[in-house]
Amino acid sequence: MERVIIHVDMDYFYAAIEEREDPSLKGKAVVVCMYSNRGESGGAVSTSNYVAREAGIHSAMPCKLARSKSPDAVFLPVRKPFYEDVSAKVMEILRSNADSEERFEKISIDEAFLDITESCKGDYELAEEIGQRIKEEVKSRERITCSVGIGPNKLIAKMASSFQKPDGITVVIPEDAQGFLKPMPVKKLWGIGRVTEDKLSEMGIRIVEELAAFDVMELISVFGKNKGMWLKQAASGIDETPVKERTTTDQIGRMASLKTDSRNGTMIFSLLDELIDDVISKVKARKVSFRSVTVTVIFSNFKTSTKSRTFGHAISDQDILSGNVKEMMNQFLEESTIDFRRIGVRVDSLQEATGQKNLFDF
Ligand code: DCP
Ligand code: MG
Ligand code: MG
Repeated sequence: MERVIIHVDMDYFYAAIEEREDPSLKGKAVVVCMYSNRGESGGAVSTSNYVAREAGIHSAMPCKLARSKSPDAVFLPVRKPFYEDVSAKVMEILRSNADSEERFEKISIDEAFLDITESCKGDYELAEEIGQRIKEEVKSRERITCSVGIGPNKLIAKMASSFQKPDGITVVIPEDAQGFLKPMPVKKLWGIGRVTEDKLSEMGIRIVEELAAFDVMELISVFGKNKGMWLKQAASGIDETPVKERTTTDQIGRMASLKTDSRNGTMIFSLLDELIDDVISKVKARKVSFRSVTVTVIFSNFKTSTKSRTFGHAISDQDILSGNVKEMMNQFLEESTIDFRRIGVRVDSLQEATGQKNLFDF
């Protein structure tokens, strides 16, 4: 079956979160700035909302210049840890809409790919419904909007999501993929940077159609084999790279859905045991130990809640992990009345296991 891939990118992410937190910002130009050690006179724009963009303010612009463009704009400092919390909640929603845990790939703080080939059975109308559902879920639970792109591979999906922003959805069926790319300037092709753009421009190549028609051997002679072939393929709308969960280097986690939404202890704890087993075998395989553990519950109303514990020293012991995880899960059951939909276990602050027991173990 031909693949169906969704790419989701949040709209003016940091500024959208600030707007959500402070309704008085609605309608005003909002600029989120990363200030340098020179204080408010230095620094660059992280992002701005669409009102500010109309005044010509963009990411990476010096904040000072942004101020001169829109003196009435509201300037706010970056609150990265807070945005990361929101990102984690959004990613949970997105992950739960992918075919499986492994068919989900977060690529930055505000975007991810989901392989939904099986869920939509290759049907693009169904795929669009899934895309709409994702947009609604994100909006109702996190009160911010996103843009969605759907296509036969990551490249097309990624470019489709930025085609209609903000709050858009763009579906590119396989037959339209080439036509969709053709008129775009080459710099819009995902993966082409400034240097490549300039080189292509020197070769007289400005739009994707020209690049797709260019002789591949000539591209290889200029860019080398890998890049040359990649340019030709990308311009033709071909991209076979899989959607793959990226295991970040400093955490190991597993998450799974219950067979049905439930508060049944037997069901929850048996799934929890599987997750713990899985996490521990990954910990052993990577020869690491961990210093903290987090349990996540996504309720039937999609609300997400987490509990964490940090240990005084790094451990890799299944019984200790299991004991702590189960205590936290029991707390969840005591505190809530709503059914559970998904549960997860994650360990982080990983350290290389030395292979021998430390003093504490004796
Ligand atoms: N970001 C940053 N500095 C940059 C670019 C981005 O700090 N030069 C941060 C702020 C953004 C977030 O990353 O909110 C996501 O980047 P995007 O490129 O997706 O931009 P936005 O989500 O802000 O806007 P858009 O609606 O165009 O996606
Ligand atoms: Mg974005
Ligand atoms: Mg982004």
